[in-house]
Amino acid sequence: MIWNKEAECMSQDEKTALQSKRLVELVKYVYENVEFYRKRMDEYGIKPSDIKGIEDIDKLPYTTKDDLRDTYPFGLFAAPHSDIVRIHASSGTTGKATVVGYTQYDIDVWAECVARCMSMAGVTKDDIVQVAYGYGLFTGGLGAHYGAEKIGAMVVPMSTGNSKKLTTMMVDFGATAIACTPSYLLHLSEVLRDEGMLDKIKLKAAICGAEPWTEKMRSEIEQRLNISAHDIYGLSEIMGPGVACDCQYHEGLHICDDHFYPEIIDAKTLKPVKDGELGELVFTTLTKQGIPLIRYRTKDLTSITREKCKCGRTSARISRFKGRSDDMLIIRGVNVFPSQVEAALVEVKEVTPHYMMIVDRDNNLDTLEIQVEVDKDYYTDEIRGIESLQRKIAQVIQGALGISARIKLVGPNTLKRSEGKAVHVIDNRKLY
Ligand code: DLL
Repeated sequence: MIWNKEAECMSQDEKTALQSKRLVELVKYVYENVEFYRKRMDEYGIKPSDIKGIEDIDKLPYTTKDDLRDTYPFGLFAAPHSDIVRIHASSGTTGKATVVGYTQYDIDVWAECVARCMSMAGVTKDDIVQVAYGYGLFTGGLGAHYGAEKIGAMVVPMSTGNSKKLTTMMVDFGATAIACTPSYLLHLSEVLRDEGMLDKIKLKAAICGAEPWTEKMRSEIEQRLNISAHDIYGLSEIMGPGVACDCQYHEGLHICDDHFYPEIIDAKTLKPVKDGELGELVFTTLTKQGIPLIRYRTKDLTSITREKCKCGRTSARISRFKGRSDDMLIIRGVNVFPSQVEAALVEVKEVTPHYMMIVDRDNNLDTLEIQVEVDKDYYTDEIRGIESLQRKIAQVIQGALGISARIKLVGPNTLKRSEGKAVHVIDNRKLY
């Protein structure tokens, strides 16, 4: 394993034939097994037999995160529960998570895709791979874990958290590759430096993703640790990590496009844009059984090229991400929507729903401050209770977002009201 030449280097004609065959099967499968898709296709007047090949994909309607939320938790599952062997979830736009389910076949395809990605980073069965993404409902930990095992590497399932323990084990076990978020890896490089352990590590590659990062961050990581750092992309709705990754030439991320059919659309008109032009990435899962999605709008902004790469792979490549077409933030690797803060604040009677999120990076770790306006009556009457109120809000926010935030209480009518669309976020990290 795992240069899967048959899948990664097929000719355009072979690829189109395979994608067409898979799309036709998929449309029939979702029509027969998912009420949501059957109704939606009926609404659009589309029959499965209208889809004859990949060229017909734009006849099909888009799927969005709201569709997953509206059918929470299992409404879009196509396979019976007895065939689902794993669940993952990520943040929804408000309180509810978006839940995804995998059959054993899906888990196998996922491991294969992550293995392809790790192979692009040079990982082989002789490597020791430290996985420092979170394990649990988040797809990062288990996704990277199964991919590295598929290659046959020795996996160290560290998860995130205790940086000193992690760096000590990195040295003691002689880890040669690490999978974690890029900001966490920069942080680890500082811990290694401070502990005087930089010259004791055996790392040669990193597989970093789950959050936006820049070329500058990549060079910094590569120089500090003397390794090659690779950009791995994915999202739980489509699978998790392993949807795409960059090879040794770093000229875009190779998509596993025999499994995930990519389109780039204009986020406003929803019409396709030309190759090379910036737009929103849309995926159709060509082979998924658990929760197959048709034309899922990722909201991630990028461009695509279908030219063969110097490495020999013919898979379509996407450029480093340039932003999102919605307001989702990724803070300490966790997806956060401002609407979740709003929904949480409604529970606290002493404050108004006016808030401002200030995101920054301190020592390569993300910080979040939320400024919240105290309600007029409460502010004047019970001003001494403010510290306890801060704690109370911090708890509500932690519960809703899954990350901690520093709460700053401000007086009534302090936060600027905007005339147009409300601005709730100041992001000083400059990640795109
Ligand atoms: O972040 C899956 C993942 C885990 C990818 C580990 C890579 C490594 P979600 O929590 O569903 O899944 O978040 C998906 O994260 O739509 C992007 O906005 C962002 N994202 C993921 N990878 C990258 C990347 C995982 N390499 C959302 N560059 C996506 C920029 C990324 N953004």
